[in-house]
Amino acid sequence: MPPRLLVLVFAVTVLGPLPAGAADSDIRVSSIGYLPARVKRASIAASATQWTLVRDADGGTASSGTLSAAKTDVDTGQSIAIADFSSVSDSGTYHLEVPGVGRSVSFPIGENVYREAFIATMLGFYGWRCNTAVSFTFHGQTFAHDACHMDDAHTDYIGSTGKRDGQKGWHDAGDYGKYTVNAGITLGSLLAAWEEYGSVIKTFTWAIPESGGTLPDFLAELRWELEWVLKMQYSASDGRVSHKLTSLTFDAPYDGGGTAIDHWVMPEEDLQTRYFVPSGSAAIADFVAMLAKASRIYQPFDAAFADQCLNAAKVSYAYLQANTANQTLTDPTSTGGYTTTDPDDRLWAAAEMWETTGDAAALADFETRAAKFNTGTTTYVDSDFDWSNVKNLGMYVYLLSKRSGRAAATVTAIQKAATTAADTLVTNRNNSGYGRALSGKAGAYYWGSNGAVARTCMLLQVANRLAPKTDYLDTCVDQISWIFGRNYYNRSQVTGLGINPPMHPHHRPSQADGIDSPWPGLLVGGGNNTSTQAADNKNGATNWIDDVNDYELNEVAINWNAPLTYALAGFLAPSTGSAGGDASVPQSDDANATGGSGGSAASGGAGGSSGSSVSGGSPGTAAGGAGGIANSSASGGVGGIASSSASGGAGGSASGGVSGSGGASSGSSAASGGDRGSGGSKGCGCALGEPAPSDWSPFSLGLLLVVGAVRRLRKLRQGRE
Ligand SMILES: [Ca+2]
Ligand SMILES: [Zn+2]
Repeated sequence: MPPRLLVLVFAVTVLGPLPAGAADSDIRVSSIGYLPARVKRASIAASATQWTLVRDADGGTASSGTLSAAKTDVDTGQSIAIADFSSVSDSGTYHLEVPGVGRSVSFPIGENVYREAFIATMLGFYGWRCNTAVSFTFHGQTFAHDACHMDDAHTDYIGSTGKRDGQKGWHDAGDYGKYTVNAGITLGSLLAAWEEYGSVIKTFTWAIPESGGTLPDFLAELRWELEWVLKMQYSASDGRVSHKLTSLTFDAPYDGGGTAIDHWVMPEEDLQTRYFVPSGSAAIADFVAMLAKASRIYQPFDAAFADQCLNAAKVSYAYLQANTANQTLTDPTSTGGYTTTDPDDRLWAAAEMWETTGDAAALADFETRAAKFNTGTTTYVDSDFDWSNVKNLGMYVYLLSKRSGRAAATVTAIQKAATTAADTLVTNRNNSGYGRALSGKAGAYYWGSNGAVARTCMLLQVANRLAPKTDYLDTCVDQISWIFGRNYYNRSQVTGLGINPPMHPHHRPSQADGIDSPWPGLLVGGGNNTSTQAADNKNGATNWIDDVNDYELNEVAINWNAPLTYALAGFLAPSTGSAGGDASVPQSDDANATGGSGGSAASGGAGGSSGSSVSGGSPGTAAGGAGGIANSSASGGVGGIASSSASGGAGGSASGGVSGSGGASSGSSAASGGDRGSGGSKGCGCALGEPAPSDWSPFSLGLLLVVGAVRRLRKLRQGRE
């Protein structure tokens, strides 16, 4: 009997016959793992009755039980049963077996299971940096771009000719523009993460040039964006704020000689002229909110910078007080629109100004504006929001404030609205086969809905602070689980992390750098029932595809990454790294399971001496081991993490010569390469049907016009509210 057949017979004997269609992939778990003290659920999309949680180390049973009665998932129509192994709290590496179906990928349980993902999302922001060269290593692969857009930016549209300094900031998404309004919700989320979890976040370091400096790494990364935001103000005496800084179109950048070239280029190859775009009142208000918030956060670390932020905020806040009407703008570009009316933005600005300064007038401004949201059709707090509606951000600041002076009745009313909205999220999650908190409602899937799934954690955490409830925190955890594989697709939605992650995000550097793996730590947009591109499937619950051309489904963006960073930050254990900073800290509790010894981290951290990073990549032999995260700037570091056992550990060797040892694993992430064939456009420059640069036939140019039209449609869609 051929060996392969023998294995098959053995498997059938042990597991019993498999129902038609049942497979390992029907068992969906949080592939980056579960926290010891929090909910642990898996969704089973096949008929079965029992589950067993098995320790990878010795094959022993950690726990077993009966699946919940299968229910029809409200979004997908699938019949889903749930395995709940929340009672298991011992750290280690496990997999779930479901007789008659199969087994899940391996995953860790441990206090540190979110740490790699958290740091990866921050490396995602680092990779987005504009106007500087960027380089970092992840899982043994180096991602880099040269200094870009050094001509930022021209002032033709804001009242003068020539140009002035508009440098720094993050590229916004898959393109290279910089947008003030979208920076608003992004920094609003990230700065909120610091306010709520800074005492833990400050213990983390990763490989950015500022690491080891006066600012915690997290605040150093955010400062890169803040310093650009400051430059969007017209002047120190003119509080208007440029709405965005972009080229005139998304399309074909030009080479030095003015010839159009493929838009899938590295940022340093994008030579289009970029402009400050005129002011609008939503951008002004978001500018005020971001900088007022930043001011109080940076004050203990850099008082001069904090004062600069607050002074700029005051100038623009005064402008808003003197100009109370909503101001739209005439946009000379066809890049992302981000147009929105300003009542929510002004509310948020007032809240941050009050919280930072204690100014009674700002408090009155907030409370007057808040009341206007409590009408027959709107409430103080929404269960779901995105860049165009930042009202919630202002409400959270108000609710969590320690300042005196608030109107008691207003506090009570807004708090009630917040807990009601949070309870809605819990109910949605309980009704969803995959635990998704935005399920079962109209508009549950829209452009960037994955970001919205992560963003529910902001409300859930705020509600938990006001009126603690286990379900609030567990529902947030379930959103993280959903993002990392407990979902319809059985796939992680974040590049470089977890089970079968996206390989073809709509992200120019990932497409243009000649490296198969996309830049890591980036959350893709996800299912979208208004996508014009997945024309044959309008069900957002099932229509996400990993295709570089589908920017409505598979782009990445700072306002989606930020809430994921926030969500993960809420459950981090403090880093106890020493010499090498975080680079040196293993997920020791996971490593213990089967001898993966990311554990020698302490020594790994001390081993290195130069700023060079980690090579990573040499696979370990034990299962489940997890090395630390590379930290190039400190002192060596340990290589990659077997974040999800599913994706296999690339252990690493520290540059200092101490080897970390990652885990080997069952389903290596190479498996995720399995669907690479579907895209097939990597590097071919054929996105959206665009021809390769060398093939500018009239037909091709016609296609380009079509592309332009599609882009314009995108602008219109982003402009909707
Ligand atoms: Ca708005
Ligand atoms: Zn750039």
